[in-house]
Amino acid sequence: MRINKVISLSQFIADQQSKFPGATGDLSKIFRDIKFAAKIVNRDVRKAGLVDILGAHGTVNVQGEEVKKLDMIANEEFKSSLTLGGDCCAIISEEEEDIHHIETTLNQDSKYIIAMDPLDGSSNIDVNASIGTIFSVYQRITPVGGPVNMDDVLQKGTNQVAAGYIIYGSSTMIIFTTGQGVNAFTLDSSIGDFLLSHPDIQIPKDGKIYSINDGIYDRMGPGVQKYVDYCRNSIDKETYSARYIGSMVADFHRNMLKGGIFMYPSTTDAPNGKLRLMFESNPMAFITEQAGGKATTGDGKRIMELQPTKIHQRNPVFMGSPDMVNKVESFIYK
Ligand code: AHM
Ligand code: MG
Repeated sequence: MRINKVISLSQFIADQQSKFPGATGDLSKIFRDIKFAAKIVNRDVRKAGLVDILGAHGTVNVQGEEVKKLDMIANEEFKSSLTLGGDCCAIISEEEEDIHHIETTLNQDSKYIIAMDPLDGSSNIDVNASIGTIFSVYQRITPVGGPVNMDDVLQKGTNQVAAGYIIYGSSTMIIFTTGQGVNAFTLDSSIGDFLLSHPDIQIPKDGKIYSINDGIYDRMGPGVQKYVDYCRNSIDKETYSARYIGSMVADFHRNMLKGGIFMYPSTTDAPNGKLRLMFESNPMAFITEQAGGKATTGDGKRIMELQPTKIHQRNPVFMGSPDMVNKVESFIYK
């Protein structure tokens, strides 16, 4: 009988860790805690249509946007798992105004800080479209044991130790990088574990899919408008397809596998765009680059080199197949 080799997320991380003789295993424990929370959130997302947890929570988050019940639930679940795990000293979250300090006896000597968007694409919750969790892992700069400060959490994306996202789609997957390429694991709910399904993902160098909110066309800069015009008017072998779910994780994931570009540009009413540097842009930029793609602000600047000055800072985003990012930038520079 032939048995296919099955690699679980835990085995994969233990294996990666064994290649670093000095590794303490703390990062593996962070992944253990993220994995646990992901399974709980997955359960809640899957039953969202069955129980009364859909719909608005009745409050607004620090961005002034309506908070859904599931956003709150996911935020609490990730916080709880990372706190109980004991290897995270602070969290910044799209759903929290300030740093969430974790000062329990268990966590006080830990060095890792997590930045997360616990449930991205939340406008899609009520319509049963794919949503996701996005996370980054940083090491604090100040010595362990003391209070975590703004310098610890406002680090450039180039300092990320790991980043990933969980997509709650037709299947649930976790996709991450620790700086050694990008791998995706699919949840096998029959055994309750994530199994390696897409090893060493590479973004195609060029693609045919462009993802942008067409409704903001009139408010985009002229360079991005020209690029959109170029994609719309393409003919024959240069035919492009517009694909936009409005859920970054889902739009990004499709483009990474098939080849494409995801864009959220600055607009006349939002000069820094919509997406948040710490919670959305940096983790996705790290994954993009690790998969051979390009992630910029559209003016040649690498997203991961932006110096954050605020937890909830926003920035324009152009990421995906490198040839497509270069192309749109050539229109912006014209
Ligand atoms: P959220 O974090 O409040 O869910 O907002 C982020 C989402 C992204 O997933 C998506 O790419 C973008 O907002 C869509 O915005 P828009 O509806 O303006 O196109
Ligand atoms: Mg978000």
